[in-house]
Amino acid sequence: MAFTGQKQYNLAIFFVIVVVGISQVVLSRKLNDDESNNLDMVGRHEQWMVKYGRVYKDDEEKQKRFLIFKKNVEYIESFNAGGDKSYKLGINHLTDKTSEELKAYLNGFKRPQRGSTPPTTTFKYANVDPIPESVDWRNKGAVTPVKDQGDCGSCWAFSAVGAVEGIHAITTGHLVSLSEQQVVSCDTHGRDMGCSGGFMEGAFQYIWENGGITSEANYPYNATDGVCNVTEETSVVAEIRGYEMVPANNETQLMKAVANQPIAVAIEADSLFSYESGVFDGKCGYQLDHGVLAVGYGTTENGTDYWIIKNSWGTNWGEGGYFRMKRGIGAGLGLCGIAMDASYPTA
Ligand SMILES: *[C@@H]1O[C@H](CO)[C@@H](O)[C@H](O)[C@H]1NC(C)=O
Ligand SMILES: *[C@@H]1O[C@H](CO)[C@@H](O)[C@H](O)[C@H]1NC(C)=O
Ligand SMILES: *[C@@H]1O[C@H](CO)[C@@H](O)[C@H](O)[C@H]1NC(C)=O
Ligand SMILES: *[C@H]1O[C@@H](CO)[C@H](O)[C@@H](O)[C@@H]1NC(C)=O
Repeated sequence: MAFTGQKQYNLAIFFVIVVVGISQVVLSRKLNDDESNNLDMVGRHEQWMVKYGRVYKDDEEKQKRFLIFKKNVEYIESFNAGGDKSYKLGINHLTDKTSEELKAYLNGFKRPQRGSTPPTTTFKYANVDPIPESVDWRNKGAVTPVKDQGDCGSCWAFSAVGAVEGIHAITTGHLVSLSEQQVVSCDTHGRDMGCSGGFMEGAFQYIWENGGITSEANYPYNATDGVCNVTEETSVVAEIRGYEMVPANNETQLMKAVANQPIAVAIEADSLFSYESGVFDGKCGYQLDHGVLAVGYGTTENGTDYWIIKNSWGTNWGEGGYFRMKRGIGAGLGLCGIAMDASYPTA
C-alpha cells in the first residue's frame, strides 16, 4: 500500500512540475514577443551594417542609429503589407537615417532667389511629331552606369552631367562618363555651391563658358567641394553649344524632349528615400529639391504610364539606381513637379 502511495505521490509531483513548466514556457513566450522582435531587429541591423560597411563611432551612436533603422524598417514593412500598391519600399543604404537628415544632404537642387522662375528659351523639339509610345535611352547607349553622389548635395551636377553625357553620346556615337567633380569644384563663381547645392542650368552655363567638360577618368568624383583643378578643367573631352528649357508644366512637352535626348529634371524627392521598385504614385509635393535625369518613358502591361528616371544614390537604391514614376497626372506640373523645371544641353 505504502509502495503504491509513494508512486501516486511521485506521479502527482511529476504532473505539478510539468504543468508549471508548460505554463512558464507559455508565459515567457508571451512576455518576450516584443523582446524577441527587438533581438531580431538588432540582428538585422548588424547584418545591414556588414552589408553596407557601416561603422559607428561609439555605442551611443549605434543605439541611436538602431532606433532610426527599426522605425524605418517597421514603416517599410507595414507599407508593403498594406495591399495593392503599384510600388514597393525597401531597406537600402539610407535606412539608418531620418528623412530630415537625408533632406539636408541629398537634396541639393537650389535655384537662386534672383530670377527664380526658369527663363523661357527656344524649344527645339516643339514641332517634333509624332513621338514614340515609349523610349529608353539606356538601350541606345546614351546613359552611363548609375553613380553615387555620397554625402554631398551635388545631385544638380549629376543631373546636368548625365544630360551632357546623353547628348554627347547621341551626336558623336561615343558614350563617355563625364566629370561631376569638375562642375562641383570649378563652377563656383556665384551660381552653384558644390556640395551645398546648385541647379542644372547653372551647370550647363558653366560647361558652356568653360568650352566643355572633362571625363570622369581625368577628374574623378570624391564627394567633397575640393579646389578646382585647372589642369583637368581645361582637358575638355565633350562640348555643348548651349542649353534650353522645356516649356514648363506640360508633360506632353516633356515627352517630346525625352523622346529626343535624356533631360535634366527637378523633383521633390522627400517621399523617395525608401523606394525599391514599381511605378511610384505616392504622395508628393512640388517643392523641387532634387535634380535627376529623365532617360525614358513607357507604359506598364496594366496601362500605367510612367517616366524612367536615373538617380544618383548608387545602384543599391531603387531599380538598380533608377526609378519609375507615374506620368500624366492631371495638373500639368507632373508628379513631384517633374514637368516644372526641365532643361537640356544642345550640341
Ligand atoms: C577631392 O578632389 C578635390 C578636387 O580635385 C581635391 O581638392 C580634394 O583634395 C579631394 N579630396 C579627397 C578627400 O580626395
Ligand atoms: C501642352 O503642349 C501641347 C503641345 O505639345 C499642347 O498641345 C497642349 O495644349 C499643352 N497643354 C497645356 C495645358 O498647355
Ligand atoms: C498588373 O496587375 C496585376 C493584377 O492586378 C498585378 O498582379 C501586376 O503586378 C500588375 N503589374 C504591373 C506591372 O503593375
Ligand atoms: C590636377 O592638377 C595637376 C597639376 O597640379 C595634377 O598633376 C593632377 O594630378 C591633378 N588631377 C587630379 C584629378 O587631382
